[in-house]
This record gives sequence, structure tokens and C-alpha cells, in this order.
Amino acid sequence: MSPPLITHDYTADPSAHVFEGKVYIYPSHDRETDIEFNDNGDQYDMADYHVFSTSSLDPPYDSVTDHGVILRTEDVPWASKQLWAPDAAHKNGRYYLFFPARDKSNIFRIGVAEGPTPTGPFVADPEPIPGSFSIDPAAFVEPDTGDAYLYFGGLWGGQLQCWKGNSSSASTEKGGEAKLDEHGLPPFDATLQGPQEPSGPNVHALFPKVAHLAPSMHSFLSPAQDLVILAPETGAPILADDHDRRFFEAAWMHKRNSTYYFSYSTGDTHYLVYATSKSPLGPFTYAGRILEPVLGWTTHHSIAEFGGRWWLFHHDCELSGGVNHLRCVKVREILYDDEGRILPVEGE
Ligand code: FUB
Repeated sequence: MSPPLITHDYTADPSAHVFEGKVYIYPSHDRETDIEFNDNGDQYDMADYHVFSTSSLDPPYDSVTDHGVILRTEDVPWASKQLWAPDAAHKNGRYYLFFPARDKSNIFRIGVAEGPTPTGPFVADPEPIPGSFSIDPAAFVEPDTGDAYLYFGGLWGGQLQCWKGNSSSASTEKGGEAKLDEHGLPPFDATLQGPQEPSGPNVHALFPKVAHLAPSMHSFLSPAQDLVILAPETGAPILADDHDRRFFEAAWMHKRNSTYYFSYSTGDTHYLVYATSKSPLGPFTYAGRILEPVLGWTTHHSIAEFGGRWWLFHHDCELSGGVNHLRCVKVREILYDDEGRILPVEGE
């Protein structure tokens, strides 16, 4: 069993990047709460972010440094609560922190904050990214061209299912097209919040979203689109009832050789899985499991290359003895076979 990477505090949803020769980890900062547990995730009531760095990923993790708070709810004019899983990117000689939070209407949006170094100081935009919604942003900057993309989405508490007409997979209101706003978004359907999602024979799953980021990194070049994930055996989209393989949350993109790997959590079946494509916009084809269920309900990760090895950063609830919303970040090496398939690792 690998030990927690960070032990003095609860951390989760680790987004890892190599910046300036070191690994920087941007996790959620879990905290104790009196909020009753529910399937909407209200107990995940985080209020700030810390950033961590390390020059070694092998135990005993002596070089892990907590750089302190880099953003708080009160630093974000549009946010009301729940700073969930963040990510960071480097472009234009600047660093960008992408984060979801509920706005003042209780709707999850995605914000961006910019700073001069991997540890900030970060200054948040006064409004969320126009056209953004749902949770779990993952930024990917194409190494060769600098083109940047933001992947996001999450079911149930993540509200992806509340934006029905936005998805080419979803039906719109009876007999007609949903009316879209200037960012391509339909009205938010609050009655679909919580543990709800499409189901039924031949209904395909809701897809995660991808948006091409503008060169400034503060807006989308065009409305977010579906990131289609196909079943290899049919070539058709993964079905909604296929809970072992359908996208739930925790989007992550990495590129190895010329292949794009989109990895994600299956939520209520608790797997980390991945799909591959030759384009960052897909379509992707489901390729297999990376990690079996861990201790705790959620599973969320990132994948990065450091020191000539590939690493899976993830979390479980070992540090709290199994309390779902008090998690701890871990790391372990992952290997690929000769065809570029990720070799599955065991749960703990
Ligand atoms: O940390 C809050 C939420 O739990 C994340 O946004 C999800 O991915 C899940 O890990």
C-alpha cells in the first residue's frame, strides 16, 4: 500500500504538473464539516486551495512542500461555496488556476485565476469563464503548438445532467429545441440536480465537455462541445446504463507519443478508466481500467511524466480511516505495454 504523499492535512483530486523542473500538485483541500452526507456531495464543502511541490515521487516524500493557501472562496467575487477539484496550466510565461465553485445562484461554474509563478499569487477573474458550467476542469496545453483545451463535467452533484439541451446526446424539451443563451447553453434545469442521469435501453451516456481555450486562457474560443467516448466493441457511444465505463467526473488529459489519453472516474462504480484518440477533441475509444476502487466513495486522479517515469496521482480515505470527504493524495508509478496500453494497478 502506498503511503499518503501529504499527511498534515486532508487533500484530494490531485492535479499534477511538472513546472520549472519540479512536480506541482494542485489538490482540493478537504475539511471537516457538520453538513449531512448526501448523494449531491454537499459534504464536500471546501473553502480554499493550497499548492504543493516536490522534487521526488519516491517515499519517504521528504521534499513535499506545502506552499500554503493560493486561493480562497472570498477571493472569487462570483463564488459562493464548494471549491472543488482544480487544475493548473502554464502558458504565455504565466500560470493559470482553473477551479469550479457554486456561483451565487448555487450553479457550478468554472473560474480562472492567473499568477506569475506556480505558487501564485493568483488573482481570480471577477466572473466565471463565459459558457462554463459543471465541475472538475482539466487543462491540457498541446506541447508542440501551445493550443490549450479545457475538459470538464461531472454527474449528480456536478450538475452536468442539468444542462440537457447542451448535449447532442440528450433530448430537449418536448417536441422542440432548447433555447440556448449567447454561450450556447440551454436553461439550467434545477429539478435534475443530485443523483440523476440518463438511463434506459440504447440511451447513450452524457459526455464530458471540451472547450478550446483562447490564447489569453481566460475564455473559450467557441462553446464547449461533447467529448465523445465510444465502446470499442460497437464503435457507438458508451451507453448510459454502462456504469462500469460511462463518464462520471474527474476528467484528465495527457499525451504520450502521439496518443491522447482521456481518463476519468466512473463515479458510482468507483473505477478510474481511460479512452484514447489521435485528436484532443476525440472521438475517444474506451481502452480499459487504470485503478480499481479505493477506500472511500470518490476516486480522482491525474497522470504526469517526471524523471522519465509516468505517475498516477490519486486519492483515497486512508488518512481519515474511511471518511468519504476527508481524503489523502497518493502517487504511484504506472506502466504502459508496447501498444501504449496503460497496465492496470491494484486498488488498496
Ligand atoms: O472533491 C469534490 C469532488 O469529489 C470532485 O470535484 C470530484 O471529482 C470528486 O472527487
